[in-house]
Amino acid sequence: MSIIQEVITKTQRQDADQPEFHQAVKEVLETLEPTAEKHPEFVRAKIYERIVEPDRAILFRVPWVDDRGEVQVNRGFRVQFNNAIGPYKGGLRFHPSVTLSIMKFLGFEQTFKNSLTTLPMGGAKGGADFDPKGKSDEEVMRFCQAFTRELFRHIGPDTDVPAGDIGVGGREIGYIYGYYKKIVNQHDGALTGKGLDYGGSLIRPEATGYGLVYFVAEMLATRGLDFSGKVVAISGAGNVAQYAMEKVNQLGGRVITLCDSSGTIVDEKGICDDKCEFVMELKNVRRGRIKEYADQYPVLCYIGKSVWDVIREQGIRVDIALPCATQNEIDGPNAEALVKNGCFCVAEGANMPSTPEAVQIFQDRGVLFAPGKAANAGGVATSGLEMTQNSIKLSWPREEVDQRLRQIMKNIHQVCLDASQTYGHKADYVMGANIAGFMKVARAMLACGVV
Ligand code: NDP
Ligand code: 2IT
Repeated sequence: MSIIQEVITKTQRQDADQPEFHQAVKEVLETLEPTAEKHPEFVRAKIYERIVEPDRAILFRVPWVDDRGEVQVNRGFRVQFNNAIGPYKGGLRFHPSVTLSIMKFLGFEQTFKNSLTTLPMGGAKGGADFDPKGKSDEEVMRFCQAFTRELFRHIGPDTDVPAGDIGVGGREIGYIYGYYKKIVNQHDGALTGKGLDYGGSLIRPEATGYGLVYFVAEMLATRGLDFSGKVVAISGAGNVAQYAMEKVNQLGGRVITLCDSSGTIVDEKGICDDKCEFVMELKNVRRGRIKEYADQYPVLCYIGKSVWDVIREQGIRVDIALPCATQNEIDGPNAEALVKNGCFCVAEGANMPSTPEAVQIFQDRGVLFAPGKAANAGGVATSGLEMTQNSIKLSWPREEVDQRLRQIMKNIHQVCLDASQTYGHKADYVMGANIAGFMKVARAMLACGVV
């Protein structure tokens, strides 16, 4: 058995109850076989064994009082995975499905993603099994404050810099940063995704979605294509989905789907102009359900179905698929159906939205496929730019941040192609992203000794 296979087997044995973490470890390590052959020094220093163990995983109680005066208890997490190349960096997720397995998978992925951005950021993830749905603003604030009462001692601008993810947006970052600042008595920028008035960066809200679409534009260009006239399926209706939709529209594509946990809407005419504004107001201000779109416009809403189920069941033709909701949303049968319905490009706005079976199908059928750690890296890259602006105590104009984001996505695209080429695989973005992300972290770990 190869050293890599041994590490995969050991991880599965040691953490038998962490399926998402195993999935991520297997997906990354299997593509790293050639690096072990080429770099015996990595094998000797046990880099592969070390890289799958988080530096530390912090679990904590989050007690808070709801609007009825009742005490509630949630579970909080911060997994500081690897700081070989820079301070820990990664989002916070508030969703009832949050477990240690999900935090570890996300922290592991983040390590390689952050490396790809070329900025000095290590990998981390955190969050809580708190469900913000149906909670008042005051309840969300009290929860964020209770969460920060423990989190604050583990973070800092040169230690660990959290940001948003599912269920954590501008409102939550404001409450968390506000309370952090109060406790440590310093305005040091220890979170990103902050509001513009208190240290945030222009373009950070848009960055993951815009970056995803910039990345796809690069992929399409390798086949002499662009977005013009392309039919695009997007899942989710949150931060990443909304700004991916906005940028696809700007580049001349037609977005025909969105979803949330209540169901999927299909609008063959395209979700653009006032319809986009409606979605943003619905999800960001009123915090309503996507089915309200079907009350407002003459389209169908498929209750309780994912975008990918609807495409399979209704035989809807699409050119490009951008999954932007959550992990494992596209399974094997849905991947088959996408390809059958004409889809030739899939890029992951979410983290690990395609199951291993789905990825295999896309790659076997010659679909242009970009994994999340490359395609959605624009969000954390722009968080890195927010950290830089905080350090130099200046704010860059919108065009400057957007320009840097675009350049970073272009670089990541090229680095993925180059890395897969170097190891003899043409245009394999999965292998390219994993190897390119890994090499920098591995070299840094080797240089820093056994720590
Ligand atoms: P948001 O909370 O803003 O939006 C998430 C959207 O996906 C919502 O519409 C939500 O529906 C839907 N969704 C989430 N979980 C589920 C589920 N289990 N079943 C069905 N629908 C679900 O999150 P983001 O847009 O920030 O994040 C989306 C994805 O992108 C995540 O995988 C995240 O890790 C990834 N990502 C985010 C980045 C960022 O900068 N924000 C950066 C890189 C990746 P509902 O409204 O009903 O909850
Ligand atoms: O998955 C991700 O890259 C994020 N949620 C963004 C993390 C960040 O620190 O901006």
